[in-house]
Parts: sequence; structure tokens; C-alpha cells
Amino acid sequence: ESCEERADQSNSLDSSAALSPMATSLEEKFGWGDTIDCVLKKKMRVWCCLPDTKWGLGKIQSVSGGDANVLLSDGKVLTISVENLLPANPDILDGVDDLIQLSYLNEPSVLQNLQYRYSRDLVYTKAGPVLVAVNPFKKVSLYGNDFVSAYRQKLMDSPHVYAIADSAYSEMMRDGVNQSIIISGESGAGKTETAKIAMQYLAALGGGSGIEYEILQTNTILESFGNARTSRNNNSSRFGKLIEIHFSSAGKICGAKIQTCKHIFAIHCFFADVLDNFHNLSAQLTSFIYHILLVKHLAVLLEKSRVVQRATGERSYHVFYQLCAGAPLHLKEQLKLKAANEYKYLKQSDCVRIDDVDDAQRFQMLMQALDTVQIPKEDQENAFAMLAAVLWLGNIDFSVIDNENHVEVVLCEGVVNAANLLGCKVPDLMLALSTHKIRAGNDDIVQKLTLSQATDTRDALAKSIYASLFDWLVEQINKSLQMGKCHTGRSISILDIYGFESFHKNSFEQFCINYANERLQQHFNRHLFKIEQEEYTEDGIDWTNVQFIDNTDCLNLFEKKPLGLLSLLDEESTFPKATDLTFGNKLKQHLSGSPCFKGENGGAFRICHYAGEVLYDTSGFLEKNRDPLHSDSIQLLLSCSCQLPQLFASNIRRQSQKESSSFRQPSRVDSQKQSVGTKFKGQLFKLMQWLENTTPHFIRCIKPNSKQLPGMYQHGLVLEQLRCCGVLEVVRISRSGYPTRMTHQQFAERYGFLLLENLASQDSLSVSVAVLHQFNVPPEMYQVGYTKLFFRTGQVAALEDARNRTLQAILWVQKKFRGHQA
Ligand code: AD9
Ligand code: MG
Repeated sequence: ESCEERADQSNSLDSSAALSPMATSLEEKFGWGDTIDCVLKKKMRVWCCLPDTKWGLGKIQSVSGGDANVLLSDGKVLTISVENLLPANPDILDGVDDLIQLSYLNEPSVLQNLQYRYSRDLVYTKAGPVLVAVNPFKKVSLYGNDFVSAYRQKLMDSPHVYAIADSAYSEMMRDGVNQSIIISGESGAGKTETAKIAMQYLAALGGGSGIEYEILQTNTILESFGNARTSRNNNSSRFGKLIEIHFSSAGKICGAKIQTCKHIFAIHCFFADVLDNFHNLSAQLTSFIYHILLVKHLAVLLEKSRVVQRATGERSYHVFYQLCAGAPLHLKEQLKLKAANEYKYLKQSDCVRIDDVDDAQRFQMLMQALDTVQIPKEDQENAFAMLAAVLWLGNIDFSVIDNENHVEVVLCEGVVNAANLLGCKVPDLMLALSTHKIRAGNDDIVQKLTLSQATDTRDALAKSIYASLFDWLVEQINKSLQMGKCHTGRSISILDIYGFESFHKNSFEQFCINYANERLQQHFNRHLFKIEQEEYTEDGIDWTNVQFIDNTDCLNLFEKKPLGLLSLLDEESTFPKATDLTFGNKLKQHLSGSPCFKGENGGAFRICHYAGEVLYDTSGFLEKNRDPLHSDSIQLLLSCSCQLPQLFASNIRRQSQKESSSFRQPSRVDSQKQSVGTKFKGQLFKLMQWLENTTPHFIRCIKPNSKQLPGMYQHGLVLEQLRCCGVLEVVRISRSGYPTRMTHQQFAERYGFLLLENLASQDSLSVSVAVLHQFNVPPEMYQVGYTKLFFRTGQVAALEDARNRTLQAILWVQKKFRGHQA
């Protein structure tokens, strides 16, 4: 929220958003070491930090003392302290398609370059090896078969998702190594659309087997059940996913499977064991040709809680509204369905419709997609019955029966319909929702629940049913997409995952998301380091001068045993008397030595993440980490005779055995007792292990405005994201190395004519070296490789300036000469 608010205040370059608390000079804050001296001398373009902390582009008119007169682009002349200037790039670099080509890599230059391209519908830009995708929020003509073949045939090479997908495909074929496309960005930035665009490209490449359509149809199903309207995105995915596409040796898609891991926050005691799933993963991956793999491990609490509550103006999962609006008559009667606004779970957030979306029509599309992936009609109807059961559960009311706030279930339409749909007796459901059985010695004691306990029990049940239904669905899609048997082990996986989050109030969800992002960032840094290193070593240049940043300290803070955030959280979660406040104090007590941790008052704490400092509020941490579901609810579900799909039932049974059996194997007990945080960590490790065995390709999605509108570019908001998703880091890393690279030949051809001495007959390396000497380029500013020259930033801009001046002088002489002749 905070960054959106800030961005909303202004639509001009907002440098306040960039202030790092540590930086003192403008140079340190935004300039990353570029020197302004040469720019001042040569009267080049500059960025002025204006009084209201906005950036203005101008040209130096004159410099005297510590002040400069700058002609701004709006025609005004401004006298400004030199300290408030940063070098701007020469206009030949306006809109370059790789940010690394910029001579000056400061923040205003990066921001402006993206805006220049965005305003021309060039939504893709490279930042070295990373693709930056700015969401156009409108149809842009960059996609479709013509573009696919143009990229396949290398007729086009401008930055594009297709280009990324194509290089993943080509590298997979060439090296026989699995590839991954890692897409990140904040909510609404375009990750899911980007993943679909990449899938479309890969499906087109592997075309011909008929499965491509089926694969793309799975998006429709997963979006119905896994996406919802939020304040940030009308179609927000409430789960992170990894889609894995396997190719046969000829490069054609020939089979598919989706494997799921339970979404981490929705894991209730009765769910299948997440870690077991993950252990099976690699074995399963090799046994099918083409997999789509769905890892919901970042489907945070939001997803689970969304079924029963959410912020005003947001919706629950699309499928509920689609069902209410579009179910055929017989189904409506069977499920006793009413309109969406008759259900408390749906109407409570004051939003049942999304503009321009026809839920009834979407339901038809959903049913068609379910048919396409061959889910039997009977199973489809059973699934819809579970949805209706969830809705009816929400309409169940309680009445208080004593002055201790104990309750009974009100016998109403809700409880009758829910019980019928679930296939249990009405009194059993009523009892399970209002009482709790405790074992005391050999006896069961029945305790009445208070209003809030009963409501929690009802909601936990609804959430569990929905979450298992989602798992079941993914499983069905997997089954349907298992086609070929001809595996080569070559695959491309696409990761569509939450980006770093920093809100006004940050809770357990942000804690987990940001932890995951910290791991992904480490993966990202390592990869960048590696490829930079490879390029330098290949060209024989000295590598030791390049420094890289790493986030090991922060990861240690989370993962260290026994004194790391996750261990301490688990420890505190096992104490019945612990509160969020005692948890906060415990952290303070043990972690204050870490450079990345700061304890605050009232149980709050700060973590210094790679993307900035985040303040976490511990309230709810312990409960969310424990994620309890009453054994009474488990017993109830177990007794249901409903046509629950096979997996759904077996999930419950498996978990129930773990819950109730007194004869347990020790290993089972351990995994059962795992907290949400620990499961999350386990999933993350497996995911990272998987990704580390692939060649990664990174796409960073950027949301240009918080209004979901085309043609609007809010600098503060963009800047915040560039920083959070590590794009500025890439630029900075490149800057700390030798980002400008030119072959000897390119360099000699461009600047050779500036030589005073005629070296025309010499080889391009000698010409290049002569140019460098003549212009006194300091030796620490460049390196000469076998094939290329490597420059630190800013160096080529000075040469470019000399070249322009010389060309202008030549033109001037020519003109004079002609005038003289006339
Ligand atoms: V969330 O974290 O799941 O809430 P995403 O996935 O990052 O989010 P999504 O892909 O759903 O965002 O994009 C949001 C909206 O932006 C889409 O519904 C489209 O209306 C719009 N969008 C995104 N990418 C494109 C594009 N390449 N072309 C046109 C786009 N519109
Ligand atoms: Mg999404």
C-alpha cells in the first residue's frame, strides 16, 4: 500500500521513493559512482534533483563555483547546486533496448528509458540477462503466430517473452539441460499473463500432437478455482505455481501432467504430506514426457482465508460466482443454489460482480475446459456440490445459550443443505460445529464451544473442503494430461510466483513470501555472478576487480538452527501459553546480534531484506504457524457419505489416521507435527533444488500504475518495483563490472577516425588501443579482452561526445567550404 500511495501523489520522477536511509550524497543515493565532472565540463545533459525531490532533465548552460545554470526541457533556466545533478545519457541512447547499454546507469536514467519505451508500446526491455516486462494493461500487437514464427526464425530480436522462451527451448535442445523461466513481480504486474504467453510460444513450437489446446485449457480451470478479484488485480492468482513442460526428443510436446504440492497455508492436519509429495517429485518427473507441475507452496493464507473472508471490494474465488450465475437448471435444483448475494461468504465483501466479466459465460467456458481435460461429468457435479456445501456452511448461524457465550447451531436451511450435500446427518454436523471432544484418560469429555470458537470451526471446515477440492482438481488435470511415455528428461519449467511484498502492515504471509524471495534472489545473484564471470574469463580479462553482493546474512537469520526466525517461531508455537508478544520478545532476545534484525516495541520486528527493510507485526504469527483444524471436523468429514472424489476422501482418511491412531510410526509423527513455516521451508528447499538443476531465465514484471490503466506510468511505483525485483541490482552489478562491451572491430570502426595519427592499415585492436591512449581513458576504466573491449560505465559516453563534436566540426567546415565556393 505504501508504495502505491506514494506513487499516486505524483506522476513525475519521484526521487523521494529512492532514498536509502544510509546514503548521504545524491551521488551515493542514485548515482552509483558515476562522476559528474566530465559532464559539467562538456555541458552535457543532466538530471536535476528539483526542490520537491523530482527529477528534471536539462542541459548545462554554464558552471560557476558550486552552481550550474541548467536549461530544463520545459524551457526554464534553473540555477542549481552541482551536488544536485546527476549525469544523463546522450540522446542517442534514448530508449535503448538493453538498460546495460546506458552509459550512465543512475536511477532516473533507468526509469526514463523504460518510460520512453513504454509510451511507444515497447513493453519489453532487457536489463542484461533479465527481461523486464512492463504491463501495458491493454492489447498490444506483439503476439500471435506471426510473431511466434518471426522469433523462431530469428527474424526478430527485440526483447520479448517469445525471445526468452525461444532461448530456453534452443538451449534445452542444444545442451540437453532442463531450463526454467522464473517470472516474478508484484500483484497485477502481469506474471500470469506472461507465463501464458511463454506457454503459448512453447505450445506452438511443440505443436501437432493435439495436447496444446488441452494444456492451455488448464489455465481456464485453474484460474476459476485459484484466482479472485483483489484490490490490486481483477484476476489475481492466489497461489504460486510451477508449470513444467517436457518435450520429446523431436521437440514436440507429447504428454502432460500436473503434480501438486499442497499450498502451504492451507495445509490442515488431514492433508497429504507435503514433503512426501516433494520426495516423489523427481521420480515422477522422469516418468512422463510432458509435465505441467503446479506448486502452490506460496498460496498464502490469503487463499485459505479468502473463502470465508476478505477485504471489502474483493471477491472470493471466481468459481463460486460463476457457479451461482451459470449453473444449468438441474444443477441449481440439485444443489439448492441461490444467487451469489444470498450467500454470506460471498456477499459480505460487497462485491459480487466484476465489470466487463460475465460470470455465467465463464461458467460455460469452465465446463467446456473440464470436458476438454476429460473430467467425468459425475466428478464435475460432485465438485460443484462441494462448492455449494461451502457456500451453505457460510450461512450457518449460531445462537448463544448461556452467559459463558456457549452456542448451539441454529437449525436452518444452511445447515440442512450443507449436511445433505456433504452426506452427513444434520445433528452430526450441528454437533461438530458447536462442541469439542477432549480425551481425558480413557474418557471423552464433550465441551461446548463459544461463539467465536464455533465460527472458527465452521470457517476452518469450509476452508479445508475448498483447499482439498483444489488439490483434487489439479490431480485430475494431471491424470488427464499424462499422454506419452517417451521421456527424454528435457523440460522447461515456468515459475509464476509472488514477488517481494512490503505493506503498511506485514504479517506471517509477507514473512513467508519475503523469505522465499530472499532465496530466489540468492539464486538470481549466483546466476548473474556466474554468467558475468564466464564472459570475462572467456575473453581473458581480470575478474578480481568485480564485487558482488550477497544476502547470506538474511537467509541465515531465517534458517539458522536453533536460533533463527523459523526455529524460534516453531519453538514458541509449541508453548500453549505463548503469545505473539512473548514471541516478539524471544526474537529480540536471541536475534539482536544479526545485522539484518531489529526488535521493535509491542512484539514487532524489522528485517533488512535485499529489497529493503520490512516491519513485521507478530500478531497472528503463532496461530497461523500452527494452523489447527479440530479433530471433530476431521471425524465428521470422515463419516460423510458424500460422493467426495476419491483423492479428497483418501486425503482426509490418511490424515485422520495420523490424528487418531495411537500406534504411530515415529517418522509419521514428526512430519505430522510440522508447522506451516517449516513445511514452507521444506517446499522452498525442494523447489530451489529443482531450479538449481536448470538453466534459469529471468523475467521481471512491472506494474506501471496501481489503477490497472493503460498509458499511465507512475515513477515512484516503478522505481520501488525495479528495486524490489532486483532489476536495479542487476544494473548495479553490471555497473560494478565492465558493462559496456564492444568488439575490437566495432570500436575501431566507430572511433578510429578520431585518431590524429593515421593507423588505417593497422588491425582493429591496435586502432582501438591507440584511441584509448589518445583520449587518456584511465587504465582502470577498461580491459582489453581477446575479442572485446570492456568498459566501466560512462567511458563510452565521453568518447561518444568527442565523436559528435568532431562530426559537427567536420560538417561545419564542409558547410563553410561550400559557402566559400558559392
Ligand atoms: V497476481 O500476483 O496473480 O495478483 P499477476 O499474475 O502478476 O498478478 P496478471 O498476469 O493477472 O498479474 O495481470 C494483470 C492484468 O494485467 C491482466 O488481467 C491483464 O489485464 C493485464 N496484462 C498483463 N499482461 C498483459 C499483456 N502482456 N498484455 C495485455 C496484460 N494485458
Ligand atoms: Mg497471477
